[in-house]
Amino acid sequence: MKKIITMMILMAVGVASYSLVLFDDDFDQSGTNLAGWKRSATTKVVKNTGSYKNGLASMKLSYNGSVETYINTSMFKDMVLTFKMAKTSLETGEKVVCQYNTNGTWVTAKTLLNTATNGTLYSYTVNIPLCSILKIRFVLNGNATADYAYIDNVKLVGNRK
Ligand SMILES: [Ca+2]
Ligand SMILES: [Ca+2]
Repeated sequence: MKKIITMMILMAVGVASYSLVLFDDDFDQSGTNLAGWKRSATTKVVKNTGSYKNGLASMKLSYNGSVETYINTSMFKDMVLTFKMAKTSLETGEKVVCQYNTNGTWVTAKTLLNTATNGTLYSYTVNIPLCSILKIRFVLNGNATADYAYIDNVKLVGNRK
């Protein structure tokens, strides 16, 4: 009996930890064009090799910049989105948000407020509901060109349905 229970636990753990990478961008690849991301303005969303990154680079938003991508998720379930966000120079009321859209409506998943530590890359995890197309966007609600947000390690994993 003990053996059977142990086997069942091992099987359960095996199934739970089995996941496929549907999307993974650490922004470290060569080039400067942020392939796969639709930017609100090329001047407001750039690849950043300066401060506030993991590895070689991150994505940097300024002022009221926003950036969006989409992923075909029709074959997957148990989806989990992870990413990192940092900010500098934001004042009261200014923030960085991550939103997702599975059915035509944008949902705010995570918010990084101006009161957080400047330049710290905070890690976030979001469970994503079943959908056919997942849209993800990052929005900086700043009011000046010297307001900045930094995004890195955007990754979506899931299990095949
Ligand atoms: Ca990176
Ligand atoms: Ca500001």
